Amino acid sequence: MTTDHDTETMPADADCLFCKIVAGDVPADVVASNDRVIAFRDINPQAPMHVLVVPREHYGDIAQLAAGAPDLLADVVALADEVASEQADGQFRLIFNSGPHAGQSVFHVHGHVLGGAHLGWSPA
Ligand code: IU
Repeated sequence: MTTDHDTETMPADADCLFCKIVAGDVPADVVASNDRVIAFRDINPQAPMHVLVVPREHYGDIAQLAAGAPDLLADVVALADEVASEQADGQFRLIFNSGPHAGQSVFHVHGHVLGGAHLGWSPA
């Protein structure tokens, strides 16, 4: 698929953990990937399936990704759906923490793909 951000990619951030995982410099348990998005298991799983879907390009949070490359956000959602189909029953919760008060600790946008069980509803 041709996308309008292909000619204007965001630079990797040398201090960013997920840029290092994308580059293969830090190991991760990768479950799916393509040329735009990578999916790997969260090291601290909160559900039977807990996978992070991460665009290879560095955007800080979901709002920046949506504004800068909405097609890439769609690619992230598509890989989440693919992973949930392969790793669980195709049903999933997709969470983007945005900002420290919301629980964001890694400032390279990532979706948490949760599933594999009946999920409760209590973020507090
Ligand atoms: P958050 O939404 O920014 O808080 O999510 C970051 C996630 O990254 C969090 O769930 C961590 O468990 C996860 N993680 C990881 O999978 N591998 C790592 O090396 C580190 C954090 I550091």
